[in-house]
Amino acid sequence: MALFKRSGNDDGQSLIVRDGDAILKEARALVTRRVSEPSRRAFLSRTLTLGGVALLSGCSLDDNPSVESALDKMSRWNDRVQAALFRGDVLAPTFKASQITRPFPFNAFYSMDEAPVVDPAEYQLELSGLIADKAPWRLDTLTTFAQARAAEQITRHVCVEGWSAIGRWGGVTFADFLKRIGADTTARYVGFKCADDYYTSIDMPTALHPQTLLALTYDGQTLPREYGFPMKLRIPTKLGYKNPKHIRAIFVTNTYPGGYWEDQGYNWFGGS
Ligand SMILES: Nc1nc2c(c(=O)[nH]1)N[C@H]1C(S)=C(S)[C@@H](COP(=O)(O)O)O[C@H]1N2
Ligand SMILES: [Mo]
Repeated sequence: MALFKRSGNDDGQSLIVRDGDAILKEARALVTRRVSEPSRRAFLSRTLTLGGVALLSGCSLDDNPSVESALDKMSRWNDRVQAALFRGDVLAPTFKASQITRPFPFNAFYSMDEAPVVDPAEYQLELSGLIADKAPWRLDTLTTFAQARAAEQITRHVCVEGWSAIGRWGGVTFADFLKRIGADTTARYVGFKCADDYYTSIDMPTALHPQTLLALTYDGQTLPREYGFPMKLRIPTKLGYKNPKHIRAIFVTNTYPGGYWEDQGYNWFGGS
C-alpha cells in the first residue's frame, strides 16, 4: 500500500508526498521548517504561519498564554503525526565522500572553546532504566565493541538554526548496542545525558532505525572533542538538536524525558 513516499532529491533533502492529504504534508513541512533563532517564540511563531493561522487568527503572538498553550498542543499533535509517519525501513539520503562539508560546522549552546574535556581513562558510560545489563562501559570496551561491528554513514546533519552539512560518522548501530545491553525495546523512550549538561531523548522506533549510530569516529578519526568526544548519537532522520554529543549516560523509560531545547519549546519528535 503506497499511501505516501519519501524521496531524496539531488540536494539530499527529503520530502514526504502523500496524495490527497494536505494536512500530513503540512505537518511534515511544519517540522522541517528551519528557524534562524533558537528561541521558543521564533520556533513557534514560524510553525504558526503554516499550521495555525485559522486556529489563532485575531490573537496577538506576543505574550499571550492561550496562544502558547494552543501552540504547545499543536507541537504535541505534531509529535504524534511525525511518529505515525516515521518508517523504520525508510533511509535518509547518503552521500559520496567528495560531498563532505569541510570544515564541518560546530554548534552547541556555548562556544567551541567551552566544549567539555572528557578524560578517556576516566570515562564511563552509565546505563539505567529498563535495561537488563546496567554495567557501566569503559571507553576501550565500547571501542572494541564498535570496531567489531563497524558501521559508517555519510549523511546530512540539519540544524534548525539555518544550516546543514554533510559528514561521515562511524561506530556501531544503536540497535546492536541496545540489543547487547538487553534494553527493553518495547519501552517508549531512550534518554541521553551529556558531559556538558545537555540532554535529549528519542522515540524507540528511531532508536532502532538502521541508520541511528552510536558514533565514536568522525571521518575515520576518533571523534574530535568539539564534535562529541568520546561518543555521540548520530541520527540522520532527526534534526541536529536530537543528536546528543559527549554522551555520559543512557536510560530507557516509559516516562517522557524531554530535552534541553525541547523543554524550551522545540518540537520533541524533531524529524528531519
Ligand atoms: N552535548 C551536546 N550535544 C548537542 C548540542 C549541545 O549543545 N551539547 N547541540 C545540538 C545541536 S543544536 C546541534 S546542531 C549539534 C551540532 O553538532 P556538531 O557540533 O557536530 O555540528 O549538536 C547537538 N547536540
Ligand atoms: Mo542545532
